[in-house]
Amino acid sequence: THLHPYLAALPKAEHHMHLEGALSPSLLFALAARNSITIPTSDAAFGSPAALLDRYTRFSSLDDFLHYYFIGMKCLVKEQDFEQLAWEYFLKAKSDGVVHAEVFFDPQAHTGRGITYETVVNGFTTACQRAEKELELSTKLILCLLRHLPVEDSTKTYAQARMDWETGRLAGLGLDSSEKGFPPGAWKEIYGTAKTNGIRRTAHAGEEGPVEYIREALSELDVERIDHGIRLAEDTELMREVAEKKILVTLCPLSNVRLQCVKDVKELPIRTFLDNGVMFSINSDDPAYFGGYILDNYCAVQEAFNLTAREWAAITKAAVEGSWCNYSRKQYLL
Ligand code: ES4
Ligand code: ZN
Repeated sequence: THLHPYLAALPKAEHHMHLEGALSPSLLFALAARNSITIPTSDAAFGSPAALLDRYTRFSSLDDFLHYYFIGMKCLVKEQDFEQLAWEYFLKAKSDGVVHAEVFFDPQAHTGRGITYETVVNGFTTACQRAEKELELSTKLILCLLRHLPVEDSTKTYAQARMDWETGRLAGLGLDSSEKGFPPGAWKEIYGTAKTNGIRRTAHAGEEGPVEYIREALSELDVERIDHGIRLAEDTELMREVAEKKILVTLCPLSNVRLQCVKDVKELPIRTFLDNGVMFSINSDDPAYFGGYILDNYCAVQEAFNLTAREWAAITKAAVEGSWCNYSRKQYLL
């Protein structure tokens, strides 16, 4: 599109990106070799990086994707692996015009297979600090809890991170993984503790699951953001509430298409959100799995909606406003 150079140059804030979702098939194979991890030979998709990339174009659902996502991250073993994964993402983000990145990670996916919590967070934190220094990129780490596991597992994970909540090494709390059949209200107590401790809160809701889960995340978890939230437009009253409270909805267009939540980017409620004053941002989710990084997502939205430069400027401004970056950094970016 003719706006491509403009979109590329726009200073972007990213709020919905899973670091483990930046694991490309080529890095996956390289780490598997380095760590002597056996890749499942029973699934032809793991025959080569190219075959795996091809399989990623045919996800049938969120759970079909998660199956590959959880196998892939078994190649992440050493602190250095986590650091490398995050650093390669930050380099790509920088080249896409990202100035501030808030990134998710799933500690339970690692501690559940014998990797220590500290290994994961130390590796990711080193990459964050390097990005701040060498790329002038501000970063925040958001710990996500896995909703397909028992809530008690989340409670233990929250407690494990106690020091990091106190020191600010972690900026916020999120909730992700399989959505259908896992209403967010079950995490109420943990989110209540997080609020008391002054921790920022978000949750995936209304991606594959119903709009009721968005309502529940707001009423029971008191979240300050909604991740995905594409079903929000189905409930006009709730949508007005989200607009009025300036709750940021973090959209991931290419993810929604790849996971068959929508057939086409054109089906996303972007025009409705603009018309109703819903604050939203455009993000990459799991870029190595869904066929694109943040700029690819911006371009896909532009192809589908043909927005004006003025509208794009408003979207990126809302993204910075809705970010959790420090007050002075936010003033500088606005
Ligand atoms: C995710 Cl796309 C998506 N949805 C829910 N949980 C996730 N974890 C990583 N990517
Ligand atoms: Zn996500």
